[in-house]
Amino acid sequence: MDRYERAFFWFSAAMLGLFLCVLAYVTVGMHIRLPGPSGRIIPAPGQNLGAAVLATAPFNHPGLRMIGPGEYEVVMIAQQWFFFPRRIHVPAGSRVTFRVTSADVTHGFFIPGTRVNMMIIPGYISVETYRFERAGDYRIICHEYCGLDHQTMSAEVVVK
Ligand SMILES: [Cu+2]
Repeated sequence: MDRYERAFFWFSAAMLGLFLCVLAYVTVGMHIRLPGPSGRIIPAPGQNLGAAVLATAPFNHPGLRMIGPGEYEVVMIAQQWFFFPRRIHVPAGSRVTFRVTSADVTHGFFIPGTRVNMMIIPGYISVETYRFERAGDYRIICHEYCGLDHQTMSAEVVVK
């Protein structure tokens, strides 16, 4: 084997080893993972997904509920072409957990100016928590093309 060939061989092996160590560190040490589903809704045979969603807790009672001091949970359904509930009101400084599922097709769930950015996939439950420090009207928009009236699909978080 040529001298340079051998040098590059060991250099490549060392880089590969280094990358594997970095991967292991961020996965095990820093707990950084790909987002996974927080739950699934599987329709019974012959049942459509929309009916299954409305029959499954907590989506049988969508809306905002207080789960602790300054902590809220919103159970939300995304459907062509609206989010339900359409508007929620929380005080500034609240930590809000969004628990969202789709009753039909794939939708997006994006709140500009925050890091809330999810895909809402039929049959899966997506969850994200965010603290709204500043008062204002935050728009929730669908940023995943979902059909004819996709551009009208939005909701609102009103922070007072
Ligand atoms: Cu859409």
